[in-house]
Amino acid sequence: MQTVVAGKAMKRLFFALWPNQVIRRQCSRIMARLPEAELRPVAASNLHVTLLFLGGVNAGQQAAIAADAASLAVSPMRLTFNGLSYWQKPGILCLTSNDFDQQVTRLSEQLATIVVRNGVSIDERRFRPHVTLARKARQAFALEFEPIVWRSDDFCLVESCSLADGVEYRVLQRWGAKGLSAMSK
Ligand code: 2AM
Repeated sequence: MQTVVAGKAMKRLFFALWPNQVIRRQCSRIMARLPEAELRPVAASNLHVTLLFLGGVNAGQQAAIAADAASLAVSPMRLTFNGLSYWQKPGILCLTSNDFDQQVTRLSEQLATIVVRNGVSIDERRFRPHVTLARKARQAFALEFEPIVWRSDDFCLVESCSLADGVEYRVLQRWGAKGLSAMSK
């Protein structure tokens, strides 16, 4: 999905850690225990950890940002999601972590530097790793669960596409210890 601003096609992009099937299933099992009637669950295929939200980006900026992102050294990352939090302002229920590798924060900061250098302004809020499980939440929900150990050895550039039946997040490119795996669209 593209938006046209001042004659330039813009994509809504963000950098993220993407789950493997095992992690996705673990998140889904927790989601299945939430009171669905009071919430809007996130589609399992959309689950992720946002590293940095970019918003509208034109094709030139995207190419420059991707080229810079490819130069980052990526080492394996581990985050243990051991909390279920209610964040009132965005109205979400999300998995949160107080036990994660500092290189995740570093990667988020390095990406922020790259993005700003390429003329895209970003949210200055502190990076807090989380996995949004449900939106339209109005209250906290207590749940005991086995912590999810999320391991990633790569990160992705993702497009947020608005479709008639909701939003779909599409991985455009991945970079990691194993090198670039381009999935460009
Ligand atoms: P989330 O990380 O809390 O789930 C794509 O929209 C992703 O970027 C979502 O996962 C969303 O929230 C995150 N995001 C962060 N800041 C955002 C913003 N200002 N607007 C929209 N999405 C944002």
